[in-house]
Amino acid sequence: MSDKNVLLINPWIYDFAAYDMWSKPLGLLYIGGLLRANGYKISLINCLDRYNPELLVYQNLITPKSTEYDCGKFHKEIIEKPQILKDVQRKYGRYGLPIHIFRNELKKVPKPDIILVTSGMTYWYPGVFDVISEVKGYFGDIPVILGGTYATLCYDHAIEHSKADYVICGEGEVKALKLVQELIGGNISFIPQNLDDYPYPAYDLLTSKNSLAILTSRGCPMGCTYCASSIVAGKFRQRDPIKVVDEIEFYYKAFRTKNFAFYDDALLLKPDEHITVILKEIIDRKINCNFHTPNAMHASQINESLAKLMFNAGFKTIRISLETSNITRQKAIGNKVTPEILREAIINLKKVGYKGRDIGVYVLICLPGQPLEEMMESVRYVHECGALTKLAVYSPIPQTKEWDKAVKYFGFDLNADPLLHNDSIYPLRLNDITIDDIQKVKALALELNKEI
Ligand code: B12
Repeated sequence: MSDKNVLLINPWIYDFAAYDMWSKPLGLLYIGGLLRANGYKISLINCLDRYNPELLVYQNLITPKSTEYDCGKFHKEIIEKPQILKDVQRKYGRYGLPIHIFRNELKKVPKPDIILVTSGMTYWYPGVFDVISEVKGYFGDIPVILGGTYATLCYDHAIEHSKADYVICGEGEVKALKLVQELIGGNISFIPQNLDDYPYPAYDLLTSKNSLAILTSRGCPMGCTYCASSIVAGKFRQRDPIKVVDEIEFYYKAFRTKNFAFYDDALLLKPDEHITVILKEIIDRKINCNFHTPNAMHASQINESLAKLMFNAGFKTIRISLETSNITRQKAIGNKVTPEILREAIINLKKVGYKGRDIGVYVLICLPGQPLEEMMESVRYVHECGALTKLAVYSPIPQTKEWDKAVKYFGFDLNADPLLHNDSIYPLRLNDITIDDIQKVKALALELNKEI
């Protein structure tokens, strides 16, 4: 055991809206798990912890207000909107722990030898910068390593502006371990060779384990033009399905975890050797939990027998991607689904017992050049299939195939600041489509969803 302390930090979200839908700092905790397996002592400050005891006292609550599946609102404090987002007529806020509680957390953790900070959405970087500035102010000259989605997709920006001492791109477990060892010493005794080798994420550090995230694979082979999965998560690889269920069972028994959210980009691919095995094993081992798929699944794999297994295994929140009902655009952006395939998947899900309200279909709006009527039509199509529409507003992500097209279409310097990746901006910047038009799409979805 090394006597070196590593502090892991999951920063605040700075945005117009944010909701805790099984949001866990999974990547950071994977890194924590590997560092611990190599003898380092780890601690965590999770700015997005709704269960933080001091936060609950501050909010006058005994437990956070949560849905039956452990989702809920983050604490929000209104802060000044960055100048570049001034035309968005919504209140901007810091989501998560109030700053005084964060500072108290800094006092409570063992003095770190090194600090590892993760980052989520690219446009949440101000929360990351504030964390870095806080820890530098409090601990002084301790090295800070930054990684995560923002660090990977906006590497140059992070190097130039974050004030982190080191910025790491992409999958971080082994890179972080080697850098930590180089900077503060310690012995590397174990380097994982593949996904099945990774120690479990250090979930014991979370205050609440009522819900946890599970990753059965990394990456995605689909290459959709708007998505950065392959850049952030690398080549598509699946874990041994039995080991996935061992992990779920471990949390179920050790922490009594009741809700699991799959974070996979492509949970259903190669179903016979992967998800089918996972589902059968969950059923055989009588793991009585709720499973959720907030990141959406591929409709093409949902036949009746898979739907039945999902139902019997306890899959509760079903999310599927359609993106658009326009076949030409579907082919151009991902070619992973057609309206007919979606309809079939919904029929199969309903045959085995799911209700329309259990099934949410993601519809992507505000794509460059997408006509208003196409957005409306997609919403109507999902309704006709008997499921809920879940609207997702497109926002350009650097390094994706859609990026250059978006830069041309939106006509402003998207490279100027990652804050411009925030999806709240795009309904305001479409050619020939007004914000009122987009409100009509949202209103239509709301109205039709009520009928499901
Ligand atoms: C799961 C997921 C979600 C979950 C929530 C995740 C969470 N933690 O809260 C849900 C489904 C709710 C979600 C929602 C959204 N998401 Co999302 N999501 C993902 C997904 C699929 C996986 C993220 C993940 O946890 N991966 C697993 C862990 C192991 O990986 P990781 O966090 O990246 O960590 C690794 C490395 O980054 C690195 N690392 C991480 N931290 C650190 C720290 C240090 C010090 C080091 C060295 C390394 C390091 O090492 C880790 C281990 O290898 C990614 C795509 C992807 N494949 O990455 C998109 C992704 C992050 N999401 C994206 C988007 C667009 C969204 C939405 C806006 C979609 C929408 N239109 O509604 C919403 C917004 C969410 C919100 N406002 O709260 C984009 C990011 C866009 C951007 N501009 O940044 C991504 C990249 C997908 C895409 N479309 O390209 N998402």
